[in-house]
Amino acid sequence: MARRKLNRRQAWRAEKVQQERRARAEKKSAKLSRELEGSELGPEQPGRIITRYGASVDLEDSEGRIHRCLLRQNMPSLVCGDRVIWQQASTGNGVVVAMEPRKTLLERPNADGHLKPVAANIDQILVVAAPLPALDLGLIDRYLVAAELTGIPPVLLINKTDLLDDELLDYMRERVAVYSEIGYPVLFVSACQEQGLAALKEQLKDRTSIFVGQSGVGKSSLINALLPGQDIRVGELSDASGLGKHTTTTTVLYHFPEGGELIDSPGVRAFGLEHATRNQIADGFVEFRPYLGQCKFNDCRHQVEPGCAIRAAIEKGAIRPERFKSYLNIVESLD
Ligand SMILES: Nc1nc2c(ncn2[C@@H]2O[C@H](COP(=O)(O)OP(=O)(O)O)[C@@H](O)[C@H]2O)c(=O)[nH]1
Ligand SMILES: [Mg+2]
Ligand SMILES: [Zn+2]
Repeated sequence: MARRKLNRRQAWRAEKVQQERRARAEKKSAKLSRELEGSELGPEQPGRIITRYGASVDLEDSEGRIHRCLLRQNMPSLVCGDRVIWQQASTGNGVVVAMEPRKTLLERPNADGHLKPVAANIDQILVVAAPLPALDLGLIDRYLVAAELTGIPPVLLINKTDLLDDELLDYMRERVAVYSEIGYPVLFVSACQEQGLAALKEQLKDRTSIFVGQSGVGKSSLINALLPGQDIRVGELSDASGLGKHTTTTTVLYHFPEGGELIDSPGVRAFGLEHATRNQIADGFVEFRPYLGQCKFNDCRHQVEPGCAIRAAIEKGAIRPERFKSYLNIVESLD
């Protein structure tokens, strides 16, 4: 989940690409600004940001038409998914005049470690896993905790069920049963064989979702199966360097034909736990919550301390030992 450090040459190239991109975006914004100057603006109306280019944005009106817009001065920086109020000029382009309060906000650390907003108003995070690459429950726990920290409810999606016979599928169901027990929806699908897609579409309907998960689990394939004709790249290998030719830094909002929206962004897919504290991690394990604050010592690390409510809960079977082990692994990886 951590971004690999770039060597000097790669860092230089990445910076150069960014500079060129910024320069192009600024030139476009300046052109838009001249175009809008002195133009009469129509009434205020709602819109949703679908993507952003430097100082300008593309937004969608209530009829699904797309408009390139500038931001009125003193507006906060907008991100994909933001709901806004805007006014249209005679050319069809326009000006964003206000932002609706955000229900949720996803952020990620940029190169110098500051948190930067990437997407807003996401309703659910689909954590994708698969039998290949081998199912890694520790990694699923990391994604679930990261999702809990954003306040956006996660859903677990097991892809590539076509690789499993009935017996292996039962075994897989057993291994992930813990997640339904603690309250998460768990769906089984195959992007290739189009199995389980009806239930998935139902889960996506009327909500804004993102897909996260380890490289190779089939996120792009799932998105392609759900968004015919959009050509999301499959099998890309560029995540490690962040410099591959298919890598895009743009975050975009898509509509599923059956309803609901997808926000797709490589940045959002890799959100991590680097900024979390020990207490936040514990709180990210939903089944720990009733016991947090119940330990004898209020700085309890739930390891050797007497009167530990978490360990008592494990003893009585209310917390699964594997999940506690995951918690310890994550906390250790922080320092
Ligand atoms: N057998 C099988 N393979 C799949 C399935 N979904 C994706 N794949 C394959 O898994 C590999 C990685 O898929 P991709 O969508 O690029 O994964 P991403 O890295 O999570 O976006 C590709 O070779 C896909 O063809 C599936 O449902 N079943
Ligand atoms: Mg992909
Ligand atoms: Zn304790």
